[in-house]
Amino acid sequence: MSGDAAERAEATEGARPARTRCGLVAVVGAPNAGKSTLVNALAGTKVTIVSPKPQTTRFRIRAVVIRGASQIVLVDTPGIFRPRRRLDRAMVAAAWGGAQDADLALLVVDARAGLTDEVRAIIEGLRKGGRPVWLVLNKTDLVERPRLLPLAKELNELLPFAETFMVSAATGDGLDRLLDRLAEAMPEGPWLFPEDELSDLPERMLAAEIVREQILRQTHEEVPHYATVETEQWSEREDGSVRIDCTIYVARPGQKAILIGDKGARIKEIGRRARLELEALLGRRVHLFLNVKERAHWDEERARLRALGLEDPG
Ligand SMILES: Nc1nc2c(ncn2[C@@H]2O[C@H](COP(=O)(O)OP(=O)(O)OP(=O)(O)O)[C@@H](O)[C@H]2O)c(=O)[nH]1
Ligand SMILES: [Mg+2]
Repeated sequence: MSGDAAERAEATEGARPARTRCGLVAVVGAPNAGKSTLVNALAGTKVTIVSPKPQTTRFRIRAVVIRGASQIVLVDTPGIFRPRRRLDRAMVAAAWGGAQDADLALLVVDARAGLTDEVRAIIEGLRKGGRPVWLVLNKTDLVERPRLLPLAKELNELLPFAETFMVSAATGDGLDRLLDRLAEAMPEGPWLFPEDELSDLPERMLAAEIVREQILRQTHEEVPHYATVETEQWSEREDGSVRIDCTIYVARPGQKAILIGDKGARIKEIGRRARLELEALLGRRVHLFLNVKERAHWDEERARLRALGLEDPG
């Protein structure tokens, strides 16, 4: 280590509190409960995509939050539902895997939807897992206050949660207290990640996810669920900009037609919005090229799951 580097290392060490804490917190729940919105709000920036449609998140994404002496490693997970396709099974397996590996799981429940069969099944799974779980009633901005306590009570009868929080990931209500309690609850130990490492999502995956977010927002019914995006090329240009080529796979010709739209209007708008967002996130100019391919049964293909970083559930 050169003298400079040694000094820098010391300076960073010096900035850290003497007794650090660090832990893994899995954010789990039914699709559309607001898990990704919550992770972004706690992280204070966008690390994971959000949409009004269920099954938005397809793989685990890490967000590292520092609060006082604690490094809280949040793991956003896909919503847990009854899987049918190979893709679905891999997503749900990724969610349960996240819960198993964590020091603590946050069960996020949509307070407006309340105690659904899906939530019941997830609670049953968490109970069997035997790891500590905290309850986070989310979307409290959408329900009347008097409805919250009975719902919290009902859920706590199914599984006595160590802690219960009522929050709105959208407005930020209740998040400060949640972060404080998380920071206190993390086990003592060294921080696992460098302070400037906010997320584990590689830039190529980020680009694909931002495109998929626009597909989720701009198309409807079956199209979002039957579309996947892969970054094929990432080329740096001399002027500091980057050219990104993404392929969008859909399962049927009709889906391709919807995605492309009248005279290409839809795909153009998906590309335009995704590019603007990527430029903001990457802090540089982006040339984004989208190529739509029809590929029946891509959601049963191992290679497509691997591209999402998912393991084959068999
Ligand atoms: N009003 C309100 N809407 C919210 C809140 N939290 C999330 N939402 C909305 O709920 C929808 C789903 O949010 P996501 O964060 O994508 O939900 P998720 O649990 O990650 O969903 P999956 O990834 O599909 O499992 C989006 O339209 C969000 O804007 C909240 O506290 N209040
Ligand atoms: Mg999500």
